[in-house]
Amino acid sequence: HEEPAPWDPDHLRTRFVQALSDMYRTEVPLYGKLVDIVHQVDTTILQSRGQNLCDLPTRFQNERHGAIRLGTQQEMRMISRLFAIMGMYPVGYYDLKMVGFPLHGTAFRPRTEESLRKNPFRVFTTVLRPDLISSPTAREMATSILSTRQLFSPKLIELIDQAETANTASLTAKDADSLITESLKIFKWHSRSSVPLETYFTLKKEHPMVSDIVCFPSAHINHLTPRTLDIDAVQAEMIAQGLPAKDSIEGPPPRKCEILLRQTSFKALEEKVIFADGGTDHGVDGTHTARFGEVEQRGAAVTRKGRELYDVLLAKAVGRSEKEDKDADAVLKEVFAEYPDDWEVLRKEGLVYFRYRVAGDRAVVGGGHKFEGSVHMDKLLKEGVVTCEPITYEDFLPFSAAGIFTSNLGGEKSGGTERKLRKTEEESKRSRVQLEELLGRMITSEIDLYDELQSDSVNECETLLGLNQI
Ligand code: OOG
Ligand code: NI
Repeated sequence: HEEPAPWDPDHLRTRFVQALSDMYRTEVPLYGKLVDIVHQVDTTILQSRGQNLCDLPTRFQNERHGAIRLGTQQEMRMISRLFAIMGMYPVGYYDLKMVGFPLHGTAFRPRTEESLRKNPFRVFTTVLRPDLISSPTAREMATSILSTRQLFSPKLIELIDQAETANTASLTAKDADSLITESLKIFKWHSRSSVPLETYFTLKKEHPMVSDIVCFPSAHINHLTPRTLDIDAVQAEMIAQGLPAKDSIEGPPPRKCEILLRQTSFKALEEKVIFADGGTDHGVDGTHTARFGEVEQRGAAVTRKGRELYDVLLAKAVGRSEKEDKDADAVLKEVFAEYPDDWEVLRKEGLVYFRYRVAGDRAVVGGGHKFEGSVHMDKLLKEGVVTCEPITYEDFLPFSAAGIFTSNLGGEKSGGTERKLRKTEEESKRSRVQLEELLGRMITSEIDLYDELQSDSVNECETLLGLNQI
């Protein structure tokens, strides 16, 4: 079969995440260890099903997400242009103000079923909001330092311009190699800070995120997350192997029917940094704590109704474990007993999105019945004419992210962050529009995408079964 064209966005994305993963392995050896644990756990699970790693669908192979934090509008614009070349577009708005961080962002990810099937790599990308920095000195410092930073090499900017204007067929394989190499530089760690230690402390006092963004010449990737089939087993293995694991898993409790996202991490490393020393070359020794390792298990995408139920139950569980002197995981499990845990019930109650397919040999032209959505689907499913499977959740959960942030940056306890969650919808809508203006593109709603995937699959079944002819 044919080699994909070097500038095929899906191919570029796959190459890029592989290169990034190799780089991060050398930068953060514990990440490599975590990836090995995931392989080991997944292999064991598959063996118990009589399968091995090669039996997993393509997208599972090296499935990752990463996260970067940017400083300015220019940086955000350029990254959105670069990611578009790799077939990744802004999906979902995440207002991290609600967890007390002066940041907001989006996830750059593939949007189509086909691209997701090839490689679902996504990057959670946030940008600093100087208006949320309370100290005028720190705000002024941050904006002035960032105004001269060059995250993107001239070569990379040239390639991006070319890819956008030229027919990519005229770009060579060698150009594609440079795009990858030059892009990696944005994500690379630099142990030399661009600022003196006092500046670092002033910014850190304002918020650790501010110093993490402002004081370095790159937008170092702060974690790269593999996906596993069994996060509980990975967590146990991390502890067994002495990795500095976080003590609980974020997200829904363990269930038969996995929904959304469960995540855990190992704590950030304290890394040596050399800070600038007023014009001399010597520098001043210091440290910075930001980069960590995370692992996740992905479940089904939930509908708006499913998400509301999730949010209500999560808030209830958090509230209860603050009051009662009981194990938080036990409370979570108890509270989530209210969330149906059977695929057929989840489907019928409209809590989870499904992908419908005509069963192997049943694509026959039927009569001219009018198709009545789920009622019809129920009947066709029962008759075995159609099958369905839950659609995978491709996005993020900001509250889990907050749990991971706080355990990594020595921030406040989740009790504090939970209270800050209550901000107005209005406020969030306004800042979403601000981010879209800054990006120069609209942010796609993740729920709309799942909705579309489901209804497209219903339409496909209708067509194949000849049910939509009038
Ligand atoms: C963002 C973290 C968000 C997740 O898994 O929820 C994220 C950050 O650390 O900048 O990656
Ligand atoms: Ni993450």
